[in-house]
Amino acid sequence: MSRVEGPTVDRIDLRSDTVTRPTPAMRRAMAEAEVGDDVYREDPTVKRLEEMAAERLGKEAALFVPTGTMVNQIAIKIWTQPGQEVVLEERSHIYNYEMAQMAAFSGVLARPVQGVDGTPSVDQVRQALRPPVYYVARTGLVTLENTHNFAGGTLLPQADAEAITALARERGIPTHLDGARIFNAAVALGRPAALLARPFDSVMFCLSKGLGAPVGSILAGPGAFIEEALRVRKRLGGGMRQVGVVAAAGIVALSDQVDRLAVDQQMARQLADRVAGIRGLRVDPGRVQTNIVIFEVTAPGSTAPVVAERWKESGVLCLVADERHLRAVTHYEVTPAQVDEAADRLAAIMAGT
Ligand code: TLP
Repeated sequence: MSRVEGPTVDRIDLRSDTVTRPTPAMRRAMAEAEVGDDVYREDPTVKRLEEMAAERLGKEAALFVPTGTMVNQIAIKIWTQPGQEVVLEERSHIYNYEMAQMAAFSGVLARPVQGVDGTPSVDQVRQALRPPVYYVARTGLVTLENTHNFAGGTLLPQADAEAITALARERGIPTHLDGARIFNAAVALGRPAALLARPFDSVMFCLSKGLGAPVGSILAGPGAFIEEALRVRKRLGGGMRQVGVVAAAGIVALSDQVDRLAVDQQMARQLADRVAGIRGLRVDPGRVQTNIVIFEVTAPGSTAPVVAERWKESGVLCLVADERHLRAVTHYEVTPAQVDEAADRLAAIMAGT
C-alpha cells in the first residue's frame, strides 16, 4: 500500500477517515473504468461494485449511492410511513448529523434512546416501541449504528443486534443498520461483515471513510427493497450517469483496503495510550475498539474547542465533539510516527495550560 504524498506532509489530519484521498491503485482503476449511463442501469462497473457489495454483506442486492446520509434517508423513506416513529440511539449519526431529514423527507419522528457505548438494551428498545393501540403513533423502523461513531467507534455486540432485531421482527417492524464503518467492526472482531449485517433488513456502509474511496456509499437489502431504493435515490437527485469512474475506486476499496483497517485500529490504541498519560486529558484506552478516539478535556479552565485550536496551530487537526470532548480518527494517510508526533504536540500544549 503506497501513500499519496501531497503538499501537506507536515499537517497531521485526524479530523476523520473521510479525509483519505484515493490510492494510486484507485486512480488507475478510475482512469481505466468501463462506463455507461447508470440512470439507464448501463454502467458495468457500477453493476460489478453493487454485486460485490451485496455479496460481502450477504444481502440479495445493493445500490451505489453518493453519500451515507442519502442511503440512511432512502432506507427511512422506504421502511416508514409519514406520521410514524423511528427508534434510534441518542448519539447516532442519523439523529444528530442528518439535518433532521427524516422529518423533512419522510415525515417521521425520531424516538431516541440512550445506550451504553452506543448500544441500547433490548428493554430500552422494547419500552420505546409504541404499543399497538390506535391512539398513538406507530413505530415504523428501528436503526442501530456499527461502529458507533460518537460513542467512540464502539462495536455493536452481536448478541444485542440479534436480540433487538428479533424483538422488532416479532412486532413486524423493519430494522436498518447504519454500518458506515462496518468493515472496521468486522476487522476488529475478526468476523465477516455479512455476519454483522445478517440480523438487519437493510444495511448501509461507506466506501469513502477508512476504505479510502473518494465518494460513495452502499445500501444493501432485499431485491424488491433495492428496486424501490432506485426510485427514491432518483427522487433525491442521486441518479448518476457515467459513475463507473467512481465505482471503480469502490471496487479497489473493497478488494484491497479492508484488511489494512487493522493498522488504523492499532494507531488509535497507540494514540489513546499516549493521551491517557497527558495531564488535563482523560481517556480509557481499554475502551478504544476501532479507529476512533474520543477523549475528554479535564484541565480546569480549558475546553475542547480551545485545545483543538492550539493543536491545530501546532499542525494537528481533530474534531470538536462537544465542549468537553475531542475526536481523533486514524486512517491510511497517517503513520504511527505521526501519531506519536501528534501526541507529543498535544502533551506540550497541555503542559503549558
Ligand atoms: N460521518 C462523518 C461526519 O458526518 C461526522 C465523520 O467524519 O465521521 N453514518 C455514520 C456513522 C457516519 O459517521 C457518517 C459520516 C454518515 C453516516 C454519513 O456519511 P456521509 O458523510 O457519506 O453522508
